Amino acid sequence: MQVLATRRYPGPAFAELPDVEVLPLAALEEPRPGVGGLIAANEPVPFDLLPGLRIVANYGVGYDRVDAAECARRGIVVTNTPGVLDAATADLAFALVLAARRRVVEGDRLVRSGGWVGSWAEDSLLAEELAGSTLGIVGLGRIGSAVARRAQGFELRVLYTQRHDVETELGEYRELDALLSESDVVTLHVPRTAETIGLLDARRLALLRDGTCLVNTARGDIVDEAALLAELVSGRIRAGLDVFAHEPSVPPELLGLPNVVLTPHLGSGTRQTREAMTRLVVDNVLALERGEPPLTPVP
Ligand code: 8YV
Repeated sequence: MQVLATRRYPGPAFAELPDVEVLPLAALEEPRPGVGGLIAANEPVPFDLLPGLRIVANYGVGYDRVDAAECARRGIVVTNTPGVLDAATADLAFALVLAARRRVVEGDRLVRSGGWVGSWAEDSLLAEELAGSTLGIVGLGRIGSAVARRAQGFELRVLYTQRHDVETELGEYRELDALLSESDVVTLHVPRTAETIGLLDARRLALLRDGTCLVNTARGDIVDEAALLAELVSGRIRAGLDVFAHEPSVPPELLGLPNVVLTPHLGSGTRQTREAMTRLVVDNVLALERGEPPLTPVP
């Protein structure tokens, strides 16, 4: 089966594809009826240019830009990469929790700018303690659970929301509004769907108590970005943001704010995780070629 990959995905597994062409979708001009497999990183599928598609193997767990309903109508299998990126994403969420809560980036800037003049930082960068505070996890799925396990080591009280009933020792269930008003730190781990776009709107952001830290490693537009900007510019809350509504563009208002830590969509960005994602993508394609069921089809 001819496979089109939108880039050379990292790791040795990529070389196991017997017939693969690397081409960004933007460079695809003529219809390519011979292509049966598309490997892409959460990119819209050009159905008209790829009329022979049998599988879209998404490099990532989130596939919100892939029209999965249209794929189903056309009999195209869609797969994603659940599980293999849980630890990396949970680690990055925790890095942002720690950085935003303990003012790590502000401290870094102070040192680099030559502004550190005393023998220790005295009161200028006093932060709020993390141990003993309450972490609200919005979406206790695979990644949210990995965050909850890390939270135990940091001696946090954990609250969580969840779509389905789950029996868990990892924390206490709350309705979303209650979780937002009870937490010192809130971290988002829901997929981007019609139900979650704008989930944290201006009303819900206003439920956060003064000084609360909001961490987003999920998708930018799960939070109303304009309302979030207003809260951050006012200095009322803090944030650690890895994702944005219109990546790679970041609202310029954020760039000068001391109460925000910004990273460029790094959640799954470790060598080991990215290679494991490629392994899973390739295994899904090879399974389909052999006439076997894909390993991780999307629901
Ligand atoms: C990817 C991600 O970097 O898995 C996801 O949902 O957001 C990241 O792992 C990105 O989606 C590219 O596929």
